[in-house]
Amino acid sequence: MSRIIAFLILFFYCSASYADKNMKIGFKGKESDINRVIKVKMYDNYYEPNSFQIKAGETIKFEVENLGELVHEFNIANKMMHIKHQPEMEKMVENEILLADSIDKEKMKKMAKMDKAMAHSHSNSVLLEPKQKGNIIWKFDNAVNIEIACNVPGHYQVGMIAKVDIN
Ligand SMILES: [Cu+2]
Repeated sequence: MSRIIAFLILFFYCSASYADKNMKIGFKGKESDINRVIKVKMYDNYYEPNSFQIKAGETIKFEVENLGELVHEFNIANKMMHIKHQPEMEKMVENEILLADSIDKEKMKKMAKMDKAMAHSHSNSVLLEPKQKGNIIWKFDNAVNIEIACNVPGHYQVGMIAKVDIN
């Protein structure tokens, strides 16, 4: 019986990661493969630049700086993933991990022990306090429908989204 359960867990785990690979948003890039560096500034509530032209297969290093007065996220995903991610961010607000202009990292660590989603460590996103900088190295496959967006509650809704054209 326990073998069957173990098998089922493994099966669902594998199919979940398979689904992730099929998201076709690309994947975490390697430092040695960087083709281009793009500097991005985050303000309240928009990105500069707010659109990116990328060639399929390119590895980009995004150097992101938050020049706003609020916490912002730079998250490479598609619309469906952003929508799915938003309740996690709302939960971080409810738990007072994510405040308007700061992130309670101690609390984040504690909560992450109970709920992995609260760790907010995804290779496709950086969450930055005002004046903070962060990097993402991302390899864009022949990805489609990519959106770079901020899922701090309310920000996506007011249009904190950057367009990504891959060709
Ligand atoms: Cu934001």
